[in-house]
Amino acid sequence: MSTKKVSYFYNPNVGNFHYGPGHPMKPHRLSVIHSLVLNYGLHRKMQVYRPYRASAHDMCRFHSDEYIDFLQRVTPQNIQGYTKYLSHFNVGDDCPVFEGLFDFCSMYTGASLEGAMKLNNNHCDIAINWSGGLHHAKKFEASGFCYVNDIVIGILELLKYHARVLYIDIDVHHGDGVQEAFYLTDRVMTVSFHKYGNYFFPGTGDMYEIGAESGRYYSVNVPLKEGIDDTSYVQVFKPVISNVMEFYQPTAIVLQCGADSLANDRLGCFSLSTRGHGECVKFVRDFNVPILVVGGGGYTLRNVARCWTYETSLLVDEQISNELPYTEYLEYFAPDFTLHPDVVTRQDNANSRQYLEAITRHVYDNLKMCQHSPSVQMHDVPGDAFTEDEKIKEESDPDVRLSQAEEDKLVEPKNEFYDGEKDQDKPDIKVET
Ligand code: LLX
Ligand code: CA
Ligand code: ZN
Repeated sequence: MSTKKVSYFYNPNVGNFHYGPGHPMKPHRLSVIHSLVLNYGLHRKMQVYRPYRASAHDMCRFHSDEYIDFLQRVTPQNIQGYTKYLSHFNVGDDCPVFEGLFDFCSMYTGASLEGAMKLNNNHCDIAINWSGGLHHAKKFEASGFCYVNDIVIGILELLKYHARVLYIDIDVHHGDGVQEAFYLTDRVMTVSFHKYGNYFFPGTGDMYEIGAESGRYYSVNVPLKEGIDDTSYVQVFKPVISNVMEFYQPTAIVLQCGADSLANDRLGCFSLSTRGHGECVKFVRDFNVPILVVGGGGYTLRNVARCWTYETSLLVDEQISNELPYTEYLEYFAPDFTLHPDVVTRQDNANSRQYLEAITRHVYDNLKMCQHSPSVQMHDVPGDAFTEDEKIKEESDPDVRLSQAEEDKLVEPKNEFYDGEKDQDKPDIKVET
């Protein structure tokens, strides 16, 4: 049995946003995952919170005021008046203006921020936010479907209490926005595993990008080629992360679990199974350091849902059946209706054993150059991002009936609760008031 306390953050509205017809990013995947989590009964093993909603002020801890002000004002109805800003902030095709865009950003960012706060206050050992992980967002602009970088904002909160934060990114894309934010500091080590070469978005993440100034050797990149399978990935992931942990000795970890590194992803090119992806999550979990776990990319909806449900089960240390439980989305999982379908790929693994060994050695040689677990002089600790009162104030709308305000404090609308039998020994979903 795990003794780890797990907090899970989910806003029941986050799955209702639409990037627009034909766009591969489907926030609906978050509703599907949550439904699987509930129907497997995993909510009984965690504290489930309806998260705080980040304010513009919270977002400006990383982003520029002008960019956040723009995100707050622009809507599909008034976009004509903002044409000259669209290219300036890289908003348009990949990062469209859709209905409720700022609310969407506020929901997923608030969840990562509150997760970091709960870890800081030792209210949990693991905080999960599958709606977060938007690692491409930059200080001044949107990028690669990402607007506000919840990861950077979560790490900034962790840095109030933690001397060294390790960021690990297993999305198929380079974690460029997070790397860039902390490129000059040794307080955060960023480690990204990603496809690199033949221009694959975002085009950065070469093994020679290692950080600069005080941050030299604190950016670690593991560029990989297409078709990497479980065996090869784990062969590089485990030694790299073991060495990083030994040299850096982080006191908190942020793990970005982008599921576009799975086989048959609509936009990815790796060949990982959900078990292989999960093996990396388990490996990080077993270092017993507080972890903020976030989502990321993932464009074959049924596989993203399988992967993050399975990883939730690993994080709460609960074995779940390979046969999927009934949910309103069961038809998405035809014809096998299993959690771990067989992986069939048409792609060869372009990563030779020699190539992977060379990359691992290169990372090790760079780690030897960095100072062992650099320390910081701790000053007065700044206050938490928000108080419990502010969380409630954010959520209650004076224009809405009181009963709605009360319902808003619930994790789920009443009719969405898992309705199965209750385990007498376990607390039910904890409602944060
Ligand atoms: N990598 C990634 C991680 C999180 C989100 C989006 C991305 N972007 C891509 O995967 C990508 C793919 C092809 C071209 C450009 C970018 C993300 C997660 C949740 C909500 C919004 C974005
Ligand atoms: Ca990555
Ligand atoms: Zn991605």
